[in-house]
Amino acid sequence: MDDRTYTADAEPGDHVTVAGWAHEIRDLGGIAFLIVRDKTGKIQVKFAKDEMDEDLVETGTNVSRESVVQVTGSVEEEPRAPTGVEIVPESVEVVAPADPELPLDPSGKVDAELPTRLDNRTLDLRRDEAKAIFEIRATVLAAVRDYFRSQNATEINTPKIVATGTEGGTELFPITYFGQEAFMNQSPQLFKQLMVGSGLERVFEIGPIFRAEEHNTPRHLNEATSIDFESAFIDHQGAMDVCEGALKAAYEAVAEECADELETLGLAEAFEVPEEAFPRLSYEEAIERVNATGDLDEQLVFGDDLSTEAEKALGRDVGGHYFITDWPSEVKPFYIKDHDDDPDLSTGFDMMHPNMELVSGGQREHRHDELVAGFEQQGLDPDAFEYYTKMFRYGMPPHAGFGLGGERLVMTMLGLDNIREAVLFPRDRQRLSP
Ligand code: AMO
Repeated sequence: MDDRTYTADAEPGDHVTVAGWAHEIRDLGGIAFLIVRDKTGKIQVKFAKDEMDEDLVETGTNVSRESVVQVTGSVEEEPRAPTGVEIVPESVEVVAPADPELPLDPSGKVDAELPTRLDNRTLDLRRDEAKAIFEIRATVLAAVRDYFRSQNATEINTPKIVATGTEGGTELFPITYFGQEAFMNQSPQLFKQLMVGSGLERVFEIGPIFRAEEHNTPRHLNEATSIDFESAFIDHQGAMDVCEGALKAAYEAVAEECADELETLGLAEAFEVPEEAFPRLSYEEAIERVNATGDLDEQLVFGDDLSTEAEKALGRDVGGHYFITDWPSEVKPFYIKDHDDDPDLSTGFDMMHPNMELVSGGQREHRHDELVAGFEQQGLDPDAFEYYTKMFRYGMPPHAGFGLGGERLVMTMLGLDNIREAVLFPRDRQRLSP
């Protein structure tokens, strides 16, 4: 099969072997068509019953849908064929037959519910729409990787089995590690910070994070993909610049490289690369603006977190991506640095899509004693984090960074109504397999 031709590359006059799935069989009496589908598209194979070998016609027209087939023949121009060409076959081989009863219909003619699709992701991703999401996801990840590399950041991989949590608010998944309690990592936060103090200085990681969120929502996963960046010698403003650059780079790459996929998803016209600078609203301005919309039953006061409704009201008001900066110190984690001139205000920021939060970040507390004091204020035991705090005694530069949710980025970019659409095999309260 090494010398097979992709269906999209078959040109009139070629002699080809194509391999793929039996997408559809159309029997019109004297003539029958087998549509073969592969990664690149579909091609029609024509069987003229009276003119061809009986066994050949029999194999090609009785094959069950979604069987794997290999067809050898000559490619001819045929304006009536869906792609303008068709194969006149010399041989047809059923490489792997499919059961006639399929758990879902990859031609998409019969809709399936999301749980059925997730249970049968292999078949689901034979559908153009589902496949398009994951081609775009791959383009997004490649684009942010290229962008970080263009910014002189080094890709790192940090452990996912850890001794301590870092993100208050969500629970940890405990595991047993050779008889000792351990956890699945919630974020590479502490490791990426440790690396800005190393000779690498500027790092990024794209990897899984594990959150034992109890609630089941269309935008939470228990295992998500975090796009993390951290750099020495920048402040929160510098981190926001990189964050904005990474997001725009992802949109640009999708606009440039995924025209077919956007078309498949019905987004060819609507897809817009954000061009303008993202507004940077302070938390205080943000709550004032939410309150001024009049969309909330209760007015927000300083110190409140933004509810989903508040985020949505503000998103409608701003109308595009934006940052919320200068959060109250008390709502941000211990590793976020406070403003030097106002300890009640932090350098923490969020980057928002009009519909939801995509990013958290900030400048970090790099001074050892202040860092340890922050642990104590949050009721955390600094001794458990000694492996981390210790390195702040040996020359830890000022630094800043952020974490961007990979699935939320794809979800908001494509207007998906459920984050699970952007994950091959989502992990949630109900779903541990496949
Ligand atoms: P935070 O906890 O806000 O920050 O996570 C960063 C981003 O990751 C995504 N995300 C999730 N996506 C889907 N399901 C979840 N359960 C989930 N949890 C998080 C969101 C979120 O904005 N260490 C900090 C980042 C930093 O400061 O560098 C952190 O983890 O898009």
